[in-house]
Amino acid sequence: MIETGTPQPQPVPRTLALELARVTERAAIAAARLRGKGDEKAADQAAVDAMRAELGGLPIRGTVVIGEGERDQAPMLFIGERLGSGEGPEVDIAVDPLEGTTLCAKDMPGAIAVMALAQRGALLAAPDVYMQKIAIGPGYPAGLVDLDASPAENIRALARARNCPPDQITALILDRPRHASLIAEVREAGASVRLITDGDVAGIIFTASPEETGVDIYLGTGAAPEGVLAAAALRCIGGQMQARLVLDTPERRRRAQDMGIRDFNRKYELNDLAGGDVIVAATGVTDGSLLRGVRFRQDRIQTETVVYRSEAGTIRRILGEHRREVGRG
Ligand code: VTB
Ligand code: MG
Ligand code: MG
Repeated sequence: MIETGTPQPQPVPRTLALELARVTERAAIAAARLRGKGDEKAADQAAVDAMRAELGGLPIRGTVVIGEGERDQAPMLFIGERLGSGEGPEVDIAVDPLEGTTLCAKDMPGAIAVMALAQRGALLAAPDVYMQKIAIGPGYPAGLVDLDASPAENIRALARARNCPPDQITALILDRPRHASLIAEVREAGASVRLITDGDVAGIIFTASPEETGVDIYLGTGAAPEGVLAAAALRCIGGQMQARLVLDTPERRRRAQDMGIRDFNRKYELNDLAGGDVIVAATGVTDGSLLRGVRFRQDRIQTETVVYRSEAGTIRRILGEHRREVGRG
C-alpha cells in the first residue's frame, strides 16, 4: 500500500555513479599532488576543496551527513551542509576526501578519496567520534559474529563456519595502544592479526573478499565517519557489520544528541549505518591493495576508482586518463 502524505524515498539515479567517480578522482588527484610532502593538513585541505568544488555541480539536492566534522570545526563539507546544483533527488552524502592523511603525507600504501551517496535519511549522521566496529564478508549465517561477544568467541564462530582451525583466521586491526588487549585476545584464540596504521574503510572492505585479501574479520575501534563509509561499501558488496559509537564524555554525547542520536549505547546493524539505495566511490591516492594510486605522467594523469552500487550489487573499476585537468589553470 502506498502511504499518502509521506513522500516516497526516491531511489538514487544510477547515472550518478559516474558522477561520484569524477568527484573522488578529482579529490585524489589534488591530494596526490601533495603525496609524500609530510604535510597532512595541506593534502587533506586540497582533497576537501577539490571534492567540494566537484560536488557543487552534481544534479542533486544533497545534505552532508558524514563530513569533515561539525560546522564549528569544519569550514567546508561540514555536517548539515547542503550541496549540489539544487535540482535532482534529495540525497545524503558521506565523504572522507582524504582517508589516511598520514598515509598520503608519508606516501605509504592505502590513502584513498572516498564518498557515498544514499537516499535521504539512509546514512547514519554520526559525529566524528570513535566507533567500535566488527565486520565480516558475505556468505555467513546472519549474526555469526557479534560486537558484544568476546574476540575468542567471534574467532571460534568464524572458524567453525569456515570449517577451519582458528589459526587459519586473520583479523585486521588498527595498530593502536588501545587495542593491546584485543590483539592479545585474538592471538590467544589462535588467529593471526594483521595490523594497519590507518585506513579502516579499506580494511573493512577487505573482509568482503577474504580469498584475495587474506582478511577474514575486522575488529576494533576506529573513527565513526569511516565506519559509516565502510558500511555503505559493505552494503553494496555484501557482508555483515555491527558498530557502536563511543560516547564517553558529556561533550561527545551532546554532539551526538545534536545530530539526533537518542540511544547513546545503541548497537547499529549494517542497515542502520547505511540503508536504502547506496552508491560508493573510492579513488586511490597512494598505491594500495584496494586501489592503485594516482600516476602523474608527462601528458596525462591516471587514476583508479572503484564504484559500488547497492541496488544492482555492481562493482566497477574505472581507469581514468585525465588529459586536461579540471580546476587547474
Ligand atoms: C581510523 C583509520 C583512519 O582514523 O578510523 C582512525 O582508519 C581512527 O582514529 O584512517 P585514530 O587515528 O585516533 O586511532 C584514521 O587514521 C584517519 O582518518
Ligand atoms: Mg579525512
Ligand atoms: Mg579518514
